[in-house]
Amino acid sequence: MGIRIDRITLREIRMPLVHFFETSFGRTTERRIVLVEVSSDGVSGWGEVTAGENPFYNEEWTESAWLILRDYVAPQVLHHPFDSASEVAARSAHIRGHLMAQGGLEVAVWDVEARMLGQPLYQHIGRGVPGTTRRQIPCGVSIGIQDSIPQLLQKIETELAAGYQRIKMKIKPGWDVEVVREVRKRFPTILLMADANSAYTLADAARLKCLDEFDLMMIEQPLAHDEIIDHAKLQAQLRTPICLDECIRSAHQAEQAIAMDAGRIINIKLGRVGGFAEARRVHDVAQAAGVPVWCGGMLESGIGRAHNVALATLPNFTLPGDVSASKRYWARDIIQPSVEVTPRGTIAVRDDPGLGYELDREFLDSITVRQELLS
Ligand code: OSB
Ligand code: MG
Repeated sequence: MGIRIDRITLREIRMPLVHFFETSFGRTTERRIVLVEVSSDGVSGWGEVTAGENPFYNEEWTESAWLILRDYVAPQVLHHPFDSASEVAARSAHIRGHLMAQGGLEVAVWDVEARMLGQPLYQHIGRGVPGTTRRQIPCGVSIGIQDSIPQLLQKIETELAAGYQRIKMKIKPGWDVEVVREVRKRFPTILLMADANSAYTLADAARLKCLDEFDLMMIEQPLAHDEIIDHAKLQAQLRTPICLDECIRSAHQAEQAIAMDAGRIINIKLGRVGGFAEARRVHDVAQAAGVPVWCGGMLESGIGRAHNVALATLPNFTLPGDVSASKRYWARDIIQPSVEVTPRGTIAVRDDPGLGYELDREFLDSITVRQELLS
């Protein structure tokens, strides 16, 4: 089946977070999210750009994504026939960087193609992948830097009571060893990990080594956002496995990082690698090397969240990811039903065509601050 996109609509929505989210690079209280709607023969597919409000996680942000999509990515896809969605990413591969903008459109094409085939997205992206796709996604939570340790302990308590299988806490210099020690003291046996979002350098190796005594599942992206070699040097000094996030933007980089033992686990984010086609390749490269992966999150609305659920059905997503319930982020989500987590800390995969959830159009329109139709 071929596919031809005849309309692309960009839309920016604003959604206040239920609770602020703080990482080593800053605090977010309200999301500004770019959504991409693609249409083919009257059928719509949806994508979410996972860029932040500022160029602090990587170089992209809401505003850059809008311009790159409008002026560079959309013209490569609009009215251009494809044999399948798997060819879309290559059309904009000449653009340097801006993979989140590229990925926002790519995932929308996968969605529309799945809907045209009458298939759920997870089956569509899982075609040809050996191994059973799972129907229940194991879920963890990512907990931001808090104003105090008691507040953090309280949050962890709440998430464990809700059933989440592992806790990720954000760390930065000044909120690390002492805080992790307190968390471990209070919760001696939970699956626990820490994410530094590139806040350290190799000069901090001794400090990071102190984390070895807390039996963390992994330390996520301790060093620079674009650094693989230094992570290899650090991993050689640590007992705790390093998990790579920011610095893995392609399957090729995943291969290089694994070959040099720069990390022993990979966090896969759809936007960071430019969409489903590359995410699958990263998954495959890691699987072949015996490296487990899990699905990361970028404070997505329901659309991005539904895509993450589909991605996490692939067989090498063996560790609990950062895909959690809508209500942890939003008073009201833009999909129906909202994403819910069972008391066992799992999300049940839905079998409806495409991303598997209905859009709440009325609510979506009410939080839309700008819209542009490209045709
Ligand atoms: O590094 O995984 C990260 C949020 C924004 C930017 C980067 C990251 C995160 C998270 C939150 O950890 C994951 C989520 O709950 O969506
Ligand atoms: Mg991370």
